[in-house]
Amino acid sequence: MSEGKLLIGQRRYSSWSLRGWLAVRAAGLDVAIEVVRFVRPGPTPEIANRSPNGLVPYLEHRGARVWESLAVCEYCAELEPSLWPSDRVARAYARSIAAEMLAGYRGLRQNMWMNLGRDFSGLGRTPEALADIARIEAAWAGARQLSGGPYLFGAALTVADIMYAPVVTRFLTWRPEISAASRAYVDAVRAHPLVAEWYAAAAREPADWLANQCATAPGSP
Ligand SMILES: N[C@@H](CCC(=O)N[C@@H](CS)C(=O)NCC(=O)O)C(=O)O
Repeated sequence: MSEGKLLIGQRRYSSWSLRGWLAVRAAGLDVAIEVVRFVRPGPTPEIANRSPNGLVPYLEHRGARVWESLAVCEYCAELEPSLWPSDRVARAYARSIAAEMLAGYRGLRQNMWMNLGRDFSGLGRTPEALADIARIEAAWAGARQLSGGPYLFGAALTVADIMYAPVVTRFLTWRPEISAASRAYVDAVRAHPLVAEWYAAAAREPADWLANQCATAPGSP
């Protein structure tokens, strides 16, 4: 018997859901995963009715109700403290770049939305998106310099990696020019068993679910 549930949107399109799901799985929570198909034009009534902020991810676990992806990550890190770096200085960096991800990078998000099923190589390279990509590469490089990689803070995923995982998928879909070091990080995250599991499940979503892009992405494929 599971200890709760995690409500997510379509795996192919829902970047915020990927974050919540990765945190829950990395922490080993025993919850049922419930996937809601996006209705377009949004908002999706089922999500609006079931989640306190009308958005996914939304977690219910042993009496706790948690929404907003970073709050879900924080909740999971309480149960699995290795989801933040143990070193205080590294943890400060990790928290800062995780918060930066939640609060910003609008240029990237609006021009290179998440779509695991398409190849948009060479598109979306607006000045705003490229400026965000430069900042993200610098944030990643700083972390991996401190830790030695392969993930941002060493040998295991932390909340910082989880927050940036959808950026990794965007880089794979849109193929902006990035450094060899960033490419190595992208490849490491893509090869992580949980990320591979998410991609495989996305590929199995029903064909008639295609193109119900997350409402927070402006374009559809
Ligand atoms: N700040 C929120 C953003 C969540 C969000 O925008 N979720 C989108 C899916 S990617 C959503 O639920 N949209 C409702 C809809 O498309 O019907 C978080 O971090 O969880």
